[in-house]
Amino acid sequence: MVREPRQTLEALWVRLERLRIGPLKEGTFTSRLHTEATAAILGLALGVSFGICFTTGLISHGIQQPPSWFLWPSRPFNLYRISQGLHVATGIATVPLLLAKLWTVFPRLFAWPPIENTAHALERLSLLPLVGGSVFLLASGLNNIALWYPWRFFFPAAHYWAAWITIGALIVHIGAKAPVTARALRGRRNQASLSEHAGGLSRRGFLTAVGASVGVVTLATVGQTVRPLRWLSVLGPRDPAVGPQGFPVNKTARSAGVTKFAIEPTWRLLVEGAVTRPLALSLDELGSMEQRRVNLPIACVEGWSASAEWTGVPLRRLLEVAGASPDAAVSAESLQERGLYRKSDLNRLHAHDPDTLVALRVNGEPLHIDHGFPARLIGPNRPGVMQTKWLSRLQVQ
Ligand SMILES: Nc1nc2c(c(=O)[nH]1)N[C@H]1C(S)=C(S)[C@@H](COP(=O)(O)O)O[C@H]1N2
Ligand SMILES: [Mo]
Repeated sequence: MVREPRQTLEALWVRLERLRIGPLKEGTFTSRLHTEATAAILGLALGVSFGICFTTGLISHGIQQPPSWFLWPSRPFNLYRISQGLHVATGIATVPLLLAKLWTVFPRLFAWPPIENTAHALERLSLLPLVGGSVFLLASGLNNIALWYPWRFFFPAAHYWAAWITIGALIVHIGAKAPVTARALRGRRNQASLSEHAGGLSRRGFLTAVGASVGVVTLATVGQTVRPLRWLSVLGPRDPAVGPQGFPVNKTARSAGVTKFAIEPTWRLLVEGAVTRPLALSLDELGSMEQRRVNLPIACVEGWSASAEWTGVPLRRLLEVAGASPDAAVSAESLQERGLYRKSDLNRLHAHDPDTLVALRVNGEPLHIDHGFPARLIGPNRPGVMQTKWLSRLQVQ
């Protein structure tokens, strides 16, 4: 006997219905907070925090690995500090937002039927890179600022590519959800105010709690770059006022393996490459040149920053003496023999900024060996990682 196609479908449907066990059952999730409106509001907040975090992340990456069209200026001197402070602060603020959002929408994971049509299937599939990418970015970022590297991959590259994947999935997600979001936000105004319901947490109460968590984690960490809030910084991995000469050390002379070479009296700073008069200057010779004093921050990619008063010889003066071209770029090399941060590049704007120094002193004293004795690079609007310590050679291009 041949069954009608409709009967077959119905039989299939009945069988499928039998699979609805556990969280797949109707009415498993009773909270009134698992709504489109709550998800939409949290989604908007996440869109903003992710947007800022992504943009500032791209800036930081671009400065460190500049494509040929990208020329990061040396002014305003504080721009990188603000941009990277925002990057880390929005990243941290995103953690409670993301947790709240995932909690709000996770019943949707068990939606029935699991797949309605191709668009729905694609939309659900895009959640994989979106959720996976977001969790990876926040977790690896937090580990990085806590200086805890339990992984084997190279953090900047992994973080960078995960950001692109996540932002791609986010754009797909926002596009797919736009009608729902618009409806939810419009409907919200017409609904009887949910906050007046008796019993349970109201949406307003829930969102207020999420907002308060964002406020708390921000205030508890942002003191690592906003000095007046330092005393509040109970969760900040770095205290910007603790370290030799009053500010933190990122890498010590010992761990860089330079303790011996840095104090050799035979140390010379070489200025070589595209110059007419190569130089090899001793510490005394550098010290007897005209000194300049500048107040500049170390603004670490990890989100902490600390200002100090630096004294030394302007790099552009050295370039002039060596006979370099007025728009020459420079590569600054350290005594440190190995490691990614033993070298940094200065584009022509940074190399010739009057405040970019080969610094010999900080806060009125000769540099502590952990801050780069005998000489370090310090310049306006540069990531901390490009303020090379224990200079040995300036290679002019
Ligand atoms: N040669 C060398 N210079 C370096 C580093 C390094 O690892 N090697 N670390 C950089 C980083 S990441 C930062 S944030 C600053 C910190 O400077 P400080 O240790 O004097 O605070 O130094 C930079 N200069
Ligand atoms: Mo750094």
